[in-house]
Amino acid sequence: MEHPALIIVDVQNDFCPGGALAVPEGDQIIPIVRAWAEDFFRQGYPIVTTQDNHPPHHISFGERGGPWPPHCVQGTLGFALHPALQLPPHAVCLKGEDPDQDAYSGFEGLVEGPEGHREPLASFLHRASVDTVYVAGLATDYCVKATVLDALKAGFRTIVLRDAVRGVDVNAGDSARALEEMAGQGAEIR
Ligand code: VGL
Ligand code: ZN
Repeated sequence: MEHPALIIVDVQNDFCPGGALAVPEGDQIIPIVRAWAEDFFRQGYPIVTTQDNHPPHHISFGERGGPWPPHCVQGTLGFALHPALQLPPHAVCLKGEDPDQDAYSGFEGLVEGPEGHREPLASFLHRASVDTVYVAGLATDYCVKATVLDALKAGFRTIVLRDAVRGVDVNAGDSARALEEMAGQGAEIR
C-alpha cells in the first residue's frame, strides 16, 4: 500500500498577490490545496507545510546582492500562511533561516516537533513511513522545483499537483521548463 504525504510549499502571504514577492495568481491554488489537505487529513495521511523563514538581512535579499526583495521575514505577516488556506492539523517545516545561505528546498529545512524538537524533513517523512509525496504550492520554478528534485533524490515517489502549483516566470516559460525538468528526473505531473 502507498504511504503518501502532502507537502504544501510556501503558500505564504509574501508569495501571494499583495505580498513582497508575489507569484502571479499564487492565491488561485488555495481552494485546490485546501481540498487536497482535507482529503489527506480525512485519510489520516501526514500534511507538511514548508515556510520560508528568513532573518531580516538574508543573503537572498537585494541589499546583500541577492535576487529578491526582502520576503518572508521571521515574525512578519508576510511569513504567515495565507489566511484562506485554513489547513487541518499539519507539521511545519521552516527553511532559509541561515542568514548566509539560501534554501529553496523543503529538504533543507527542519520540521518543528513538540517541545522544540526539530528534525530534517526527510527524517520526519521516513519516521512516518512515507514513501510517496504529493507536492503543491509556490513557486513552481523555485521552491517547488527544488523540493521535488530533492524528494526524488531522497528516493520518494513524487507527484506534482499541476493545478495546485504556480510559478514566478521571471523569464517566460520558466515554470513550464521546471515541470519538464522535474518530469525528466522521474516526477509524475498530475
Ligand atoms: C521562493 C524565491 C525566494 C519560493 C523562496 O518559495 O519559491 N522563491 N525564496
Ligand atoms: Zn526566500
